[in-house]
Amino acid sequence: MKAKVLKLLREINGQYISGEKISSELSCSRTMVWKYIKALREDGYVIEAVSNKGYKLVSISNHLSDHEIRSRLGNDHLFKEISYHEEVESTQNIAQKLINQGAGSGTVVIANEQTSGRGRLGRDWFSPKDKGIWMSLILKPEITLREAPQLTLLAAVAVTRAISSVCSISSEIKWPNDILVDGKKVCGILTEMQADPDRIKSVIIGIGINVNQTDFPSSIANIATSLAKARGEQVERSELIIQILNEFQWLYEAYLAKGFSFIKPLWEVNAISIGKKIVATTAQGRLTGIAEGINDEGVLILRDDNGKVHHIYSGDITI
Ligand code: BT5
Repeated sequence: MKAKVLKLLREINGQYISGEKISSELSCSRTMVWKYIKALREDGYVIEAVSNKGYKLVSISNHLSDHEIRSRLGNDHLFKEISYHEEVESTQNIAQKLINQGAGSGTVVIANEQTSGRGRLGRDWFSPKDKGIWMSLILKPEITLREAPQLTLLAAVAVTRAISSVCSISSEIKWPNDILVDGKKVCGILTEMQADPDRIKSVIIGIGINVNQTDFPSSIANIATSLAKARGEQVERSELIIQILNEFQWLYEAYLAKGFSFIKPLWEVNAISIGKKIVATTAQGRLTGIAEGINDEGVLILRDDNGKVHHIYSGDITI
């Protein structure tokens, strides 16, 4: 109900909406409307109340909440279910639990803090309270195991586009899963999946974004940055989450209809490694050469110093 009240306040666009109108739209008593307004205020929303006019949303809360996010997603959105948590070990684990309990495609797990956020290969992902976006998207696309890494690239496109429109900052994608601002990592993506030998059962796309941190632990201080640092002012996390989910929705629908060839040029627009000399560290060893681009499957093509072409399916690159 708080989400519904918020939605009405937002839809009226800076105008007043009467308590009577809210109560009739939501089929609840005026007293209940007042209780929801009070609860929203306690969450940090500034809502003006003027007799004979009603309520006006003056500013939104900086605190993340499921009602804030739900109230801003359209009813027919790909992401229908929001599972919000104040503190979790990892949103990936919660997403896995939800899948085991039957969660459907289009569920999003969001946390205000992760105590054991993780990156690839069991690396740590630093996810402090109140500062970032730590979320996992559950999807069940009908694609093969081989195609699944393409979703990491799709997610990177959604995040860079959302950062650009919400923060007016340009960010760059470093294959396969890093997003950099001013050469430093602002976002990491972790795609995990459950699959049969020939078919994906479910995919969990974990997205971690440094939004409002002003400092970092010494171990990553030289390689990490936040959007707030780059922009010089705080960024509203819920606004960015909504924009990412919106971007993700249309890209994902286009991907399912038209294939990865639709995503590839959008990815290339913001990719930094292409045409540059890189070192790729893979499970098979290290390779040095020029990153020629990605192919229609999303696989990185590297031409080594002897002119030999290598296909890199996963790994880390340094430029
Ligand atoms: C990643 O791994 O970049 C994937 C990160 C995915 C995090 C999200 S948050 C929501 C969801 N729930 C989770 O538990 N995880 C996902 P990788 O490419 O392996 O990079 C990991 C490395 O990035 C670490 O070894 C550090 O060097 C560095 N790092 C750790 N925390 C960072 C941060 N907050 N910002 C920038 N770099 C960081």
